[in-house]
Amino acid sequence: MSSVVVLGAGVVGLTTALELKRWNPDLDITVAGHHLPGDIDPSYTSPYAGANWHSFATHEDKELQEIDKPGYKKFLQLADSDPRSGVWKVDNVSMYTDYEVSNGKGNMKKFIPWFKDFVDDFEIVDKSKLPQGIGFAHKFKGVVVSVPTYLPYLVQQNKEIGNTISRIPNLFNIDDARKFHSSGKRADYVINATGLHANKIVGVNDKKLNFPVRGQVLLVKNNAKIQLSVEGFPGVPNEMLYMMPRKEGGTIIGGCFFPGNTSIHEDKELTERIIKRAVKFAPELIDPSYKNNPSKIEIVKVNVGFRPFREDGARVELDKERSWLIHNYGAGAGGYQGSFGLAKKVVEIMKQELSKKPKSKL
Ligand SMILES: Cc1cc2nc3c(=O)[nH]c(=O)nc-3n(C[C@H](O)[C@H](O)[C@H](O)COP(=O)(O)OP(=O)(O)OC[C@H]3O[C@@H](n4cnc5c(N)ncnc54)[C@H](O)[C@@H]3O)c2cc1C
Ligand SMILES: *[C@@H]1O[C@H](CO)[C@@H](O)[C@H](O)[C@H]1NC(C)=O
Ligand SMILES: *[C@@H]1O[C@H](CO)[C@@H](O)[C@H](O)[C@H]1NC(C)=O
Ligand SMILES: CC(=O)N[C@H]1CO[C@H](CO)[C@@H](O)[C@@H]1O
Repeated sequence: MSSVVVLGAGVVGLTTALELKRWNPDLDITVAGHHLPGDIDPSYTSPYAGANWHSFATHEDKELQEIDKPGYKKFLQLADSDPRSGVWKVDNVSMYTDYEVSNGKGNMKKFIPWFKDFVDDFEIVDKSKLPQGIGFAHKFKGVVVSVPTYLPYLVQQNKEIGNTISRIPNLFNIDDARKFHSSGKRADYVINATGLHANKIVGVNDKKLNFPVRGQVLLVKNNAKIQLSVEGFPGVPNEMLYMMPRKEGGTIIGGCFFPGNTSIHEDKELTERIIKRAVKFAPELIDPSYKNNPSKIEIVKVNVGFRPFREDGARVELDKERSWLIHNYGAGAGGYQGSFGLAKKVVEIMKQELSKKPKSKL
């Protein structure tokens, strides 16, 4: 029986631990994180996400497409089969302003995602149905994950299947991670699922740039009808509108995308712009006849979060120097939608490792 420490208890670590154990019940797995679900800290990204499935892969980026595919099916399945998961299905509409369309010089192809034949019910929205100022839109059957429900759900799933979850100090050296297996013995394998600060850990040795991308989202009491995104606001290339109604009520509304900005404070003017755009494109938010909505936007919380980006995309591979270390970090803006695909890659690596001649481990 091999012992594994999954370092990191964000959506990536928790999903990886679960899928490893589902694949091979003989693995003895401890998920060890400095922060665990329930904690709120700028260095711990998962609680700040929306979250939905909307793959950001380009038509050419087959690798990211493969990472994102399993998540769509899994989340649809969870929405249908397990109400405890906090996942539900909501139509997802993406709109592009006239400004954005004219920048694209009439080339609509760039607004059609790679997944048009992969997701359920994809369609281009008829022009006559578009609001003023919108030049193009498409929609599909989407999913929204309520992260305050989903993260504790993942913890519970891990426990039920026999994995151990444990809070540990902030590590400065990856070698130390092996000490935190629940058996008290040095772990045979460590999965590095540390998100944002992976490259601050001695021994990670990543030449690729790892950087945070700041996001600011509002959790409001108001309910939106659908998931909606609008891109192309003149003069603010790093801002867009997106909203995701949550299963338990309330809506997540964002947002922005500022690479390298590490300010943890709310940008109040941005909050105002977000509210204005939201009400313009989803007037039901402040219409009391829709789900008893308040007649103005009522903010529950403003969240500033940092997407753990990595130049060239997530790193999922066996470490070159340490045969006991598997990397799984750098999920960027897609850690939820990619979680099952990333976990699948780790399972593949483990399969290969364990099929090699029995190793005499340190
Ligand atoms: C505003 C916003 C909106 C988003 N919306 C979406 C969305 O709609 N869909 C989507 O798919 N994704 C979305 N994301 C991205 C998603 O949230 C991230 O990709 C994901 O949360 C990354 O998860 P992770 O497990 O890699 O890292 P984290 O959640 O940051 O977890 C890291 C874990 O590692 C531990 N750790 C780190 N360093 C150490 C150390 N040295 N010692 C011990 N423990 C350590 C931490 O304590 C923690 O347990 C969004 C992000 C933001 C900010
Ligand atoms: C673990 O992953 C982080 C990225 O999250 C990376 O910066 C760090 O170098 C990795 N640590 C090791 C020891 O490989
Ligand atoms: C980071 O973002 C904040 C909030 O939007 C802004 O006030 C600040 O000027 C930005 N900092 C940099 C260095 O861009
Ligand atoms: C294809 C599509 O409609 N995607 C959008 C779904 O909703 C999210 C946020 O609500 C957007 O970010 C996507 O662009």
